[in-house]
Amino acid sequence: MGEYIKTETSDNTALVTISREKALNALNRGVLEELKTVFEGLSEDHAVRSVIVTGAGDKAFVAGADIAAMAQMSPEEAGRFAQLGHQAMSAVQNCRKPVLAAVNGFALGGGLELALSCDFIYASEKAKFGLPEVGLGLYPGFGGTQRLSRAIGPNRARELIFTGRMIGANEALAWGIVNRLAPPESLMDAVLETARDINQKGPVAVSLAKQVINEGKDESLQRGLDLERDIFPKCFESEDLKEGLAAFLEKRKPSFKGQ
Ligand code: DAK
Repeated sequence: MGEYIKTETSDNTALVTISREKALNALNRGVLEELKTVFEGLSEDHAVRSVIVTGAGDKAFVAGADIAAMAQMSPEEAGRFAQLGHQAMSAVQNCRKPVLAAVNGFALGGGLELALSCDFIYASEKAKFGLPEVGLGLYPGFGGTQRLSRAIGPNRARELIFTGRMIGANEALAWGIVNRLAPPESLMDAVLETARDINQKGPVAVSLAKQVINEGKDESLQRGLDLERDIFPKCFESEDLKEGLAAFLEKRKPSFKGQ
């Protein structure tokens, strides 16, 4: 168990909680290092079929990169911090398991960048989103300029990044940052229910689908289609496929092994 990140696995779902509540779960070097290590481990963990990321407490998911730590940094140290942040966000995005963000409060700066590195976001009706970096004299540096533009289009991303404005949960839903809202007290039930649905499907197929979506989304349509076609036969190398097809034909529920 790390100093800043708690991970509990039950019924094939890993719950990853950023636990630095006194600083609203802000991302310092230690949190980023643990995030990277935890996600590299979960990616290879056969007991895990889906991952949920949330923040400790009822106020914040993550209120950004650690402002106090940044205040001490030289340009060289800032470069190393950015590199570590990118590695942590990539470990989340490239995790072989679907990663669901449960945004339970403020998701600001590096916090929104973390949520955007997940496969999709559910949020509390009280959540708030923003990239306030320019108000501090910097710009989003853990992938926000790129991931937000790709998620909601460059025009809306520019508005949020240039103004640093915070938006509420309903606006985030309307803009397509968030897939679904829930009352704060039932957010975790909603995310767990979706994770359970995913866990019952063929893990190899889900993981390959994630890979194809991620590798194709920034390519031309034709290149994405080529990727889909080329990777598709991998499903047919899995025991999961044999089980899924046999279960259908035998009119029973499949029992997937994830191999
Ligand atoms: N970092 C450090 N501490 C933070 C923090 C943060 N981002 N956000 C909150 N805290 C701390 C507060 O300092 C306070 O600590 P104490 O004073 O109690 O010791 C405690 O958490 C509770 O916060 P507040 O007292 O401020 O709580 P309020 O309810 O009044 O306000 C708030 C909540 C979320 C509106 C407010 O805390 C706030 O505005 N926080 C800062 C939000 C923010 O600007 N976030 C963006 C950070 S910039 C880089 C790449 C990427 C980045 C940076 C560098 N490289 C390329 C080098 C990314 C940058 C960011 O994310």
